[in-house]
Amino acid sequence: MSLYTEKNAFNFPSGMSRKKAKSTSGVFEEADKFRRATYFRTITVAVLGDSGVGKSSIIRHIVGEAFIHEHIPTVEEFYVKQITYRNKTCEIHIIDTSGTYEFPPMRRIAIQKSDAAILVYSLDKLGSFSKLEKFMDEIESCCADSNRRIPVIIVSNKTDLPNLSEPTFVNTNGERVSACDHLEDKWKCQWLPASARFNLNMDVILPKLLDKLSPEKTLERSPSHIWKRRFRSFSDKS
Ligand SMILES: Nc1nc2c(ncn2[C@@H]2O[C@H](COP(=O)(O)OP(=O)(O)OP(=O)(O)O)[C@@H](O)[C@H]2O)c(=O)[nH]1
Ligand SMILES: [Mg+2]
Repeated sequence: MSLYTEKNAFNFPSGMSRKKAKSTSGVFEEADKFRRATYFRTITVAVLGDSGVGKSSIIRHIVGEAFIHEHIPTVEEFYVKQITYRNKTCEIHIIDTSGTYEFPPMRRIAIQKSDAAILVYSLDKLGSFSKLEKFMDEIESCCADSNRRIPVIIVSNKTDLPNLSEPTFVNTNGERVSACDHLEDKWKCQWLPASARFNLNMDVILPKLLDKLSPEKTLERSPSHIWKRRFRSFSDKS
């Protein structure tokens, strides 16, 4: 299947169709290839996490669909979202995996196909936090097969729910640290608090992943304490 869409078609000289231009000269094909590399990226992202943590809700929000209050367990879904990132059009293919049904081979294939992953846990379900380790091991082992590493963002969902507390950990210096510091130290990956229900950080997940995937230097990186502060002020309101 070609991922080239008419929306992203380049401007050929007037009166010349893309097909005709291609057949007229190989030069146009070369220009086409070059421009595609410059202006158009296709990235596949797997979304993993325990049952009911809100993976599908987050994805639905990202692709512009409405929030659903009931839990409809996913088998596997596939979404496409186009975003503009640093003047490039990116087509993001999102694989929504199942947390409810145990399909390890399907999950492994999803990870192997992916350039990046989003790991979701939910603040109202401590068990979903413990399961992050399992998903991280799976990502690492799938990527080791193909000798690569993929960026991962951990999303802590349902921050809108009242009376929730993040687990705390003791670090190697014997200090008590928050879950986000623990995760950032342990796996060196970014952590984001989120609410699919009230649109907290939904719009920043994909750009953050693209920052990690981008070979250019990241222009601006928010220190993690800013996220933590935003998270606290959000919880204070609820
Ligand atoms: N309060 C609150 N509820 C949420 C949020 N995100 C999702 N939910 C609810 O959590 C339940 C499960 O959401 P899903 O998105 O279906 O969860 P999932 O991770 O895709 O679950 P599986 O497909 O079974 O693995 C639904 O009832 C959602 O309405 C959130 O940010 N806040
Ligand atoms: Mg789902």
